[in-house]
Amino acid sequence: MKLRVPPLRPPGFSGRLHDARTATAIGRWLAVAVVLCFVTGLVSHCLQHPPAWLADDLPSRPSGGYRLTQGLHVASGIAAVPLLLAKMWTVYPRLFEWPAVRSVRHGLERLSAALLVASAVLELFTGLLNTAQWYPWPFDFVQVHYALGWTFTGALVLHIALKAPDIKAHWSRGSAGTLALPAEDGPNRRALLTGVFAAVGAVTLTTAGQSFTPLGRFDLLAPRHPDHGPQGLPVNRTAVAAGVAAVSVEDWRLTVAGPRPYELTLDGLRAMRQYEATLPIACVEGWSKSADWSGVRIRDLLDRAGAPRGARVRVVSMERGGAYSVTELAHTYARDELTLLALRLNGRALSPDHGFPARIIAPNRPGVLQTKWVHRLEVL
Ligand SMILES: Nc1nc2c(c(=O)[nH]1)N[C@H]1C(S)=C(S)[C@@H](COP(=O)(O)O)O[C@H]1N2
Ligand SMILES: [Mo]
Repeated sequence: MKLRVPPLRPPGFSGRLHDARTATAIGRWLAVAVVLCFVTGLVSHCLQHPPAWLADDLPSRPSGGYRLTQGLHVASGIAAVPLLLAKMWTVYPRLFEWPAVRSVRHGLERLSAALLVASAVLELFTGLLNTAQWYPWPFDFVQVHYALGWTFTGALVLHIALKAPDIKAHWSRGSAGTLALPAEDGPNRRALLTGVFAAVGAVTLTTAGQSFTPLGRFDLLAPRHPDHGPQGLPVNRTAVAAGVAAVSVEDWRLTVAGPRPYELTLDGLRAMRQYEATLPIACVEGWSKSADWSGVRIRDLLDRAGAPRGARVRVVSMERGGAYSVTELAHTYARDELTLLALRLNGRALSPDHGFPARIIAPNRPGVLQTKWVHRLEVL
């Protein structure tokens, strides 16, 4: 008996929703979103994990820079989700093409499309789950998300190069390739695009408020609301979770290790000249909120220890273990007049969850580096 494998048959695709013009119209908006997401992602990565050659030159200004770029990173990533779904739906009949591979070029084109789709789906999926701090996978989020960003961007460049003739032919409404279809299919495409834009608008409006405070009251779908938390500021890791809930003020000391090492009690710190700074906490997960901090300038503490001007500083938390318990301040941050060892937040002493007795707050920095429960500074 002879077994015949029939070719996969596409359902009856007709009309304009699956044609090249629709794919181009959605694809270019998707491109805008992912390019913005990629560029702001690079900024985020450089500020959080700078390569050695850049680490000492990271700018500490503009003070709200990271808040803006990370807000855009998460917002453009979220906006890309409905765009990607619509784009994939528009082109999915191509999956059923027969013969599956017509030529070497065609085969490579399909392979690159597979890489593009796979990396795009994984990238947006891991990013979205990270906004909710949910990591149901065995790998390191940051490394994989970063590597996938490059993989996806490479596949996208290849895709645009291969499709350049199609994109050009279908760029504008009256393009040659789109005229052959019956006119009654016209409203179809407009309805689809309207629906896609409505979806983009809806997910943006209901999540952007987590960092863009004027939209705060529409912040229905974001995992965080910027106002919810002690002292009007969200908390990622509580003092209990970090194992530093019971700090005895009498026993607590700030140790500054350097050429002229010294120790200070909390009263000793309070007796030093206090400065104020209005700076945001901008979490990599996408929420951010500005607050009024006051405390001692890091550079005053460093001068007192005889630190050289270009020195980096290691910041050590009382928290044991945990990815953020030891961080470093490049000299650009350490010397900035806004960088504080903060003792007060919005007019009151830091609450335990915000890092009592002392935390770092510095301009243009990811939240993960704004170390809480600080008890030691080391001049490097
Ligand atoms: N020691 C320590 N500091 C920390 C963290 C932590 O887990 N441990 N979390 C960081 C993260 S991810 C962010 S976004 C900010 C959150 O600040 P908040 O909880 O005070 O609002 O603190 C940072 N400082
Ligand atoms: Mo964070």
